Amino acid sequence: MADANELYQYPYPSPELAAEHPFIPMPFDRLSAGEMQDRAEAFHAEMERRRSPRMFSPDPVPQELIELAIQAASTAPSGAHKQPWRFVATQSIEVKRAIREAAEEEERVNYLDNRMNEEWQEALAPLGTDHHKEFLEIAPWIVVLFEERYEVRPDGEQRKNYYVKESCGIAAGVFITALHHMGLATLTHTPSPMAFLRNTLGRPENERPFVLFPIGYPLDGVQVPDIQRKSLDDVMVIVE
Ligand code: IYR
Repeated sequence: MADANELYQYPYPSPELAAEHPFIPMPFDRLSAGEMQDRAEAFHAEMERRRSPRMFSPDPVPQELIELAIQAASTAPSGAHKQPWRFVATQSIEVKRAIREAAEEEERVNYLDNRMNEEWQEALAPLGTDHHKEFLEIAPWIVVLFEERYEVRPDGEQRKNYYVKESCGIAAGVFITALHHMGLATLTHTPSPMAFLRNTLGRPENERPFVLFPIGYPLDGVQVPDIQRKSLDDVMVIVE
């Protein structure tokens, strides 16, 4: 094992830092090379099977699974460890209906009154999306991830959060991965504009909707676009 003192001139934490803030040994177990390869391949294969359906089954999903996915998502790294996210979950038919109605009203303007320009509509053509958002009512759960632009402390004092969008983007990725891993499906959906979600869900001023996830099982026999993912060569560059 490399000697830390030989490698690092400036230990972390420094004795002064450790005197002020608690530190603990990082929990970590090295795996064998073979196990790492196996896990990497199995995880990649599992993730390759993830798809975003636009028709969900109404079959119920236990709240416990939604809670576990949110707990997994909340392990995401975040700016200054502020965890500037709030996952607002509902299976209320009334709330889901209100979200659907408001979302469809906005999307009607996007699609039918051409609020989305031609280039945008052309990019969406292979997905075949339109202003109908029935899945918002049919999926058993809707979870809306809100970004917390600032923190409101119990005494009412406000504190800015940092890298909020980056942090929420990472948390959203972990959330989607957790749902897929437990055998559920979701669609990363951004009704546009989606400010209405703050009112519909009764959230405070410091929260802004970031992305909405209908969650459940895909409807039996659902179809998804036959689109391919970019190859490794198209997404990775090695610099020598
Ligand atoms: N918000 C619209 C449009 C839309 C935009 C993108 I970028 C998509 O990947 C899919 C849809 C809608 O939800 O239909």
